[in-house]
Amino acid sequence: MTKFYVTSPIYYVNDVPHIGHAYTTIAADTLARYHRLKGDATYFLTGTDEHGQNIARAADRHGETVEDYTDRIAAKFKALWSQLDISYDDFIRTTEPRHIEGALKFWEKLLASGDVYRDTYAGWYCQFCEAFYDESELLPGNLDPVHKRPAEWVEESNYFFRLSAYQTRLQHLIENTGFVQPETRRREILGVLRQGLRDFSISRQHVRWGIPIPGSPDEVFYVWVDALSNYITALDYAHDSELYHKFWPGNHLVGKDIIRFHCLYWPAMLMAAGEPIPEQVFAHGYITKDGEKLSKTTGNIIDPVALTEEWGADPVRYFFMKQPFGSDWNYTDEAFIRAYNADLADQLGNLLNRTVSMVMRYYAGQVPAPGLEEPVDTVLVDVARGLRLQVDHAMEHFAPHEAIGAIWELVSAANKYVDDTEPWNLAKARKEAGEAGKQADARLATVLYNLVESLRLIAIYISPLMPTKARGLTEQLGITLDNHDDWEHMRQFGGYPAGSQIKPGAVLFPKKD
Ligand code: ME8
Repeated sequence: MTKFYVTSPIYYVNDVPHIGHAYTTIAADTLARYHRLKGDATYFLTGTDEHGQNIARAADRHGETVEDYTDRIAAKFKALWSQLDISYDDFIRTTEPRHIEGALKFWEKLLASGDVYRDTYAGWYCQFCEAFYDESELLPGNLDPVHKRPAEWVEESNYFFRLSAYQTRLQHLIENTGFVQPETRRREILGVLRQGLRDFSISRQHVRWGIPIPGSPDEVFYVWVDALSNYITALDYAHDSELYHKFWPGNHLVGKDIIRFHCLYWPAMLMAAGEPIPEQVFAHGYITKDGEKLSKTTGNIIDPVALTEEWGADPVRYFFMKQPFGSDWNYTDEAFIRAYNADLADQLGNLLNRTVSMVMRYYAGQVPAPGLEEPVDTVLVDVARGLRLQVDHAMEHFAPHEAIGAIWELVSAANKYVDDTEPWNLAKARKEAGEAGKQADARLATVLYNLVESLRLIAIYISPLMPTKARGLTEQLGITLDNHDDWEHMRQFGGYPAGSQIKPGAVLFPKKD
């Protein structure tokens, strides 16, 4: 059996979840649901990154203990994931004992590698990024490039990881394999490699809120070493568990902002620890709104909670997954409403309505077995049959938007098939006496069967994207998608059991102004 392990980043709890977090998590969920559907042993991990100065400071600002504060914000992430129908298998928090235990084991392995040493670190430190910067990376006035706040000159004794020793191996990995996706990000990382890797410090003395380093009470883990290890600690790495051996290595889905950590630091540390490196790191692009960067200070935000309350989880999931994954893209309310009305209400919703009402009217709701075939059927059936390869390819390549494109080709082909075959005329003609009437009846049966069958396939393929709407669709078709032990069999054209009774239900996507 194939296995699929997918992770989202673990998100900082220094603020409530925002749309960027929702975006990555929806994508990971869509992939996880697709792999479960096809029968892969699937594990989907998300969680929260709870250590570091920023988080301690945020708790202070709210007048809460850091424990209460992190509990409260982690609960907000969980609430949003339930609102968005996120089917994670595990949610890890870096403050949990199981994580700390695993991170300490990882730390011991790093120490044992011989690639950790003690040195003095001096550099420009941004407390908001929890990162050191080279002088050349700072903006005029020694401002950090991300938050544009003054960086501090910090000197302290730290543990260092000899990243430079992994230059050749990383270069080989990234040049010769599909480890970093998509291609734009691979090139970006190669650019970083070309400048030569430098060792980095993996402990902090001036940070209090973190995992204490054994034998060095005034020092904690560098937050990124702590955070990255979540991908294995959640699999009970601490106890060398079956879960770890079954699912590691996995696939990391991240935003383009954190690729250096995932594509360089993390694999190098894993190599040092003697553990397998990830299968792939896929970096998606950044969302802007109305052409501007998302920012709480300017108020240019998309609130995931409000958006989901207004539209429901599935349309939100659909719209975000429709955007070119891997590229930057711009959100506008207009585009959202347009996609909802055009793709969901007009195209898919309407196809279901037309089909269900015709089966009701012409066959009292009992889907007929196909009768007479004509060349026009082949056009539809070919599109439906072609979908399987297209969707598989898209999903294997982390391209949910391409899967959507292919699925909607079938939706439009089916709508066009209704217009081309004019079932209402066949219904009239079948009342005629003799051969002509019989032929029209056999044609009508084929047309309606093919429409129902197309909808069944559409329901299968949209179920990772819009799980609730897919269920609504299959309920109306009078079937379930639950007994899908044989993925290839279930999606063969012709799988709809003729003679089944459809059950007209509520409009799937009510049109909105
Ligand atoms: O970086 N568009 O957490 P974080 C799209 N804790 N995605 C966006 C986005 C935008 N405008 N803004 C943020 C951290 N994201 C670390 C990760 S992992 C071991 C530790 C998404 O809360 C995107 O997935 O800052 C990005 O990688 C993530 O939010 C950063 O979340």
